Amino acid sequence: MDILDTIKARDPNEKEFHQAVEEVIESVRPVLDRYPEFRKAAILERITEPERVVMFRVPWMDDQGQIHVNRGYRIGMNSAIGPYKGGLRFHPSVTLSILKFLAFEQVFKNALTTLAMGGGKGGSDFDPKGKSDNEVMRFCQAFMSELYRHIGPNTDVPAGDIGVGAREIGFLFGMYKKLKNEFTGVLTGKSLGWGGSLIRPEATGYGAIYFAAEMLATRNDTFKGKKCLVSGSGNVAQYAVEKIIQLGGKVLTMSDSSGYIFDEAGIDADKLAFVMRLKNVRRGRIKEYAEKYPQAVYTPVDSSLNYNPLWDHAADCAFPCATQNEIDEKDAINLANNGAMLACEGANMPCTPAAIDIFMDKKVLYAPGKASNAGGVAVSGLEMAQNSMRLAWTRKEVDNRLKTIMKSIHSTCLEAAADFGQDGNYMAGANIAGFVKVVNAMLDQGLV
Ligand code: NDP
Ligand code: 2IT
Repeated sequence: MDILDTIKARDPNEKEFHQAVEEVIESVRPVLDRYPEFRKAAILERITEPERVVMFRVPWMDDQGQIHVNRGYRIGMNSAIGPYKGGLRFHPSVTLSILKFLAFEQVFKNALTTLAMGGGKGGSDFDPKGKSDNEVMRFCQAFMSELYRHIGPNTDVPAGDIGVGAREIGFLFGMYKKLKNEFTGVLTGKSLGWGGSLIRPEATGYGAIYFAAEMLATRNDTFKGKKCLVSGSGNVAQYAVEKIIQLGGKVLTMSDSSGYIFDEAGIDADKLAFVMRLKNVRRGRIKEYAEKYPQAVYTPVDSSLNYNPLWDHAADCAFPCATQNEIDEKDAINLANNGAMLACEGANMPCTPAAIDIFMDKKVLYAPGKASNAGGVAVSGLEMAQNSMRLAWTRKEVDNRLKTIMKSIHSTCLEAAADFGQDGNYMAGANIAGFVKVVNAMLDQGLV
């Protein structure tokens, strides 16, 4: 039986995981043909099976004294090149399939960063939305009261993802420190005053835009005057927008899970500051942007449509920065028909396989998240390095390292793609380069 059929038969309900695995397997077929020893070592069978999965009960009490039970997870996908590293996602949609897809992507992404990090992911179906700070704290403490056994600065180093930002990392760290009686760099994305790194909050968004700037440069182009569509209004979207503005681009859209705003005049630095306060301090909805800036148009999500109108505006560049599978075939067609030349993933797996096919077909430059959003985990790696040295680098030092890493990932993707006859295919290049690095480490370390 084909490896993909075996994986599907073993866990038939894990469709997001299958989607991520299928893309990588398709990309690395020529690698397996060139290196028969990879097949002989059953590499695909081994690399697609998590080294370990922990699932646990998370009981917590709300402000009214009512008890709730959520499910917690941590997946150690691959530790061939370093300790497990990857975020925690708190969102009601979280399932084992979603976390396995994210952990799988993380393995190759982390390999591309050039830093020594294996791949992991975790989280819970807990929904922080609408919860008080005390409820979030009690949940984080309950979550960490089990997770702390399984992680450590040389074992597994979690960070943030959807629904896990500075507030949650603080509560998680506090509980870990209390239980272990140790102050170590066990989590990244910490606040600056107690071990965090400058530029970590900005890193994913900035990194994606540095990567896109490199892509544009291959066509002798820049961000100057480029109209950009951005989805999401969380951590990644906010700093992607900030960097686009700094590089002279014009951002027309931002969104949340309820709808999106379109601002023809462009979201400038002042308007972005409003969004940051709205989302990070007041925890409000993007709809309020259109109340504050009445020239902007708010469109609520309409689930009866088979496309997202956010992607149906004339623009040069698209930056999906919200969640998986948010650009489907029809959206990709709309983007291409409206003149888009570039789609660069800030989120993980935001483009469906059908959308990616359209981009390839229409010669729209397309960057897969495992390459273009690797800046976040890369600066997490730099945070780990600073924690180990008990030193802190300046903003400039970290930003320069981030730029160097994003440039290096960009050239690595193009070189690996060219090496396997797929010039300009960032998806193939990212999958191949990440895969080869991890597989060589696995082979060196024997059958473990
Ligand atoms: P945040 O929680 O800060 O923001 C998420 C944003 O996406 C919010 O605007 C949210 O809207 C929206 N969103 C989430 N789920 C959905 C959904 N199902 N449908 C529509 N909109 C949704 O998360 P991040 O910005 O950190 O993460 C965004 C993406 O980037 C994710 O795919 C994540 O895996 C990826 N990523 C994050 C990194 C990081 O360092 N944080 C690093 C690399 C990738 P609402 O508020 O309504 O839920
Ligand atoms: O998807 C990702 O790369 C992240 N959520 C960041 C992981 C990290 O360890 O910083």
